[in-house]
Amino acid sequence: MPNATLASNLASHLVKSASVTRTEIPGTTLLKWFYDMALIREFEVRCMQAYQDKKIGGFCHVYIGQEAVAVGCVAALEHRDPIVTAYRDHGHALARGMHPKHCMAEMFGRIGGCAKGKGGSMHMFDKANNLYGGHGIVGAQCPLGAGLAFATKYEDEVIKGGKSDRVTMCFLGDGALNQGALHEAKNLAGLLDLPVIFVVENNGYSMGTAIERGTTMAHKIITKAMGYGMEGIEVDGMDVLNVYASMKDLCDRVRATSRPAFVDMRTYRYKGHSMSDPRKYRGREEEEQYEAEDPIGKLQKFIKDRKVATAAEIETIVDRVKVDVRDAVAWADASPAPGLEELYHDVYVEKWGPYTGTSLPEMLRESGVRSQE
Ligand SMILES: Cc1ncc(C[n+]2csc(CCOP(=O)(O)OP(=O)(O)O)c2C)c(N)n1
Ligand SMILES: [Mg+2]
Repeated sequence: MPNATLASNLASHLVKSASVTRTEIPGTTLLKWFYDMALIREFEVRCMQAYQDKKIGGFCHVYIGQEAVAVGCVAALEHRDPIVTAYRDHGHALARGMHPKHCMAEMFGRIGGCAKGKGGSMHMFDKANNLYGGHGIVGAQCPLGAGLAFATKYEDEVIKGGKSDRVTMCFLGDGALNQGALHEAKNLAGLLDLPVIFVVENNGYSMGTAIERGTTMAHKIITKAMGYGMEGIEVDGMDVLNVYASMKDLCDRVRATSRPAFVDMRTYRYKGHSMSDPRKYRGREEEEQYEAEDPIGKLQKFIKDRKVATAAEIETIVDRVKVDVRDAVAWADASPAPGLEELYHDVYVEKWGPYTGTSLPEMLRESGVRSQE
């Protein structure tokens, strides 16, 4: 069934930024974004293969098609700004700077993963990079997003006595629009002036349900911001330059005003909901329409047209991505599984501390796994 809400949106929801124009973004930044997006894509293609080979267990939800959202949004933030997201989280982790080795080892359930292999695909955590998960319950990250914004503000203003200027970004899927947790979080954020941006990665489907079949005002979900007194914007999420420009302005406003905001980020997932989804609820024609809008291809064309890099230089970046992901798979393969005693670590508040399990501590050190202070 064609998804009318999606089909009508790509060209019409482009927010023009007053302060950053496409041509002002430096070439080095464009190349970094290209590397990051290509890395996420290649990483997940290899994850799909590894899943078929049964190296990855449990659920696995790939982000393929949505890469411009994580990369553009993270670029619009500062590193000290916390982010939190749902279970489709590999892209956010890599965009935030998690090493692909740690991300892949987590996928494989190995000790070298960011959560020592105990979280898996849906629970990417990286405190050093201010990434607070990775959450599997639909909408559960929304109160956490409000809580993170409350915590930064409390720390900066009450404990340190200064002015708070950190922004929290809370990503959610369109399926979370109907969860009570989101509405409670939005109410508190509006009431307490919390600097949090709720970014709805609106890919048009929650599992096999098209947004207009399960959500009121599906054609205009920013109406769901107004009731909580917050600004809402619509963004074409298939174009990283546009995501960055729109989100940079919004982040600046939230940083200055400490008022929450809401984003209808129009995007599309090219693959199924998870690895076991045959995608019978939508047609190939619709998928092809979005594949023609591929955010990586679009950025590549922009880079070439602006003569930021030649075709050969772009090929070199693609080759580097392949090597980096191959290394990540090899490293995850070589990383041991956590020992049984790991069941009793990291359950309650406890320091990361020196590794006490069965696997090789030197492997963790060499790979640069960070210890938590
Ligand atoms: C509270 C809750 N209800 C149901 C589920 C089962 N479930 C997992 S993913 C999902 C769909 C969510 O879709 P969306 O929020 O649009 O995210 P997307 O998969 O598109 O990224 C559902 C219903 C769940 N994990 N949590
Ligand atoms: Mg969705």
